[in-house]
Amino acid sequence: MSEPQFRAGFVALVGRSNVGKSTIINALVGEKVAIVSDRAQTTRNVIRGIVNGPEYQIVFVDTPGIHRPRTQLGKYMMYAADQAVMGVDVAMAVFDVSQKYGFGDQSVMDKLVRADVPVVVVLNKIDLVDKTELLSWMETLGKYDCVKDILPISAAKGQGMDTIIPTLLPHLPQGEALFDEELYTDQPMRQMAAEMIREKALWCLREEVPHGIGVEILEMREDEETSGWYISANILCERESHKGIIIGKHGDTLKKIGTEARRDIRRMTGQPVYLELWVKVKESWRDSAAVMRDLGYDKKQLDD
Ligand SMILES: Nc1nc2c(ncn2[C@@H]2O[C@H](COP(=O)(O)OP(=O)(O)OP(=O)(O)O)[C@@H](O)[C@H]2O)c(=O)[nH]1
Ligand SMILES: [Mg+2]
Repeated sequence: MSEPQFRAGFVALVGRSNVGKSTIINALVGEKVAIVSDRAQTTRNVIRGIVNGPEYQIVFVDTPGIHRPRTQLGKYMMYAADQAVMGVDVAMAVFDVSQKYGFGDQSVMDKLVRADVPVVVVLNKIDLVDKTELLSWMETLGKYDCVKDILPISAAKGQGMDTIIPTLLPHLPQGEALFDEELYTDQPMRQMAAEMIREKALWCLREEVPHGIGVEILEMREDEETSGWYISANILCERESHKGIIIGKHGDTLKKIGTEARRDIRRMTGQPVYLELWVKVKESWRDSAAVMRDLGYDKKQLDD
């Protein structure tokens, strides 16, 4: 019998906000490549996470959750999600089965039908529902010609996760690895650090504050004397009142964000981290092309 051929390709994770796309990519890669929170619109950019096996390399592409945009940042996010689906070998359409199938889910499927790409449906959060509820999801989504398989999983509980890669593999082209096998993401360290700070801010803040948060790394360098990393960053927000909330009473909230972000960045770099955080108000920055560019939300970058 001949040796099985090596397969390599791209798989985009697409779905509404909060369905668990980033949780799934992290679980598949086994490292934290994308930040996760229970706030809507956590992921703002296209993020690649790479999984290497003996006979395959799969590049998973996490995308911002599909929603109706209200700001330029939102429009950028939807553009990024559209671009990410183009040219991938398979799309993984992710749904949250603890919610009812609705208009937002329908528009995810419409997008994938238009993109003309094979689809593997992932029904996530099965830990929250009875099996009978899964059936109506399966019936609705099974009607699409582009849907090749439907996998019920719980990314949080690790259920069904081992079914994902074997289901995707037959849809990937034969060919050599596309990225160095040492890599698990193509994101620069600076961007990962900014995202880790943003994640902790999302965790610590409520209501409308998280949506207006941006993180700008001012400096990130290895300090030879301490053989650790020195990082200083601005947390941007849109209102003076938000600034007070982010700093918190006696600076407690900002301190908590800093302590938790430092722990994650330390895990990533494997070295001690000295992190200095500032809070800065930039009104309506989510509609400012210049600030968005500084934070890496730039259409041109995606097109290159
Ligand atoms: N109960 C349960 N919760 C889950 C599961 N998977 C993810 N979650 C939670 O769902 C929330 C959203 O997860 P994310 O991975 O950030 O969702 P996302 O689809 O990437 O969201 P956006 O980036 O906003 O588009 C988080 O609070 C997760 O912990 C699951 O299998 N079961
Ligand atoms: Mg996400």
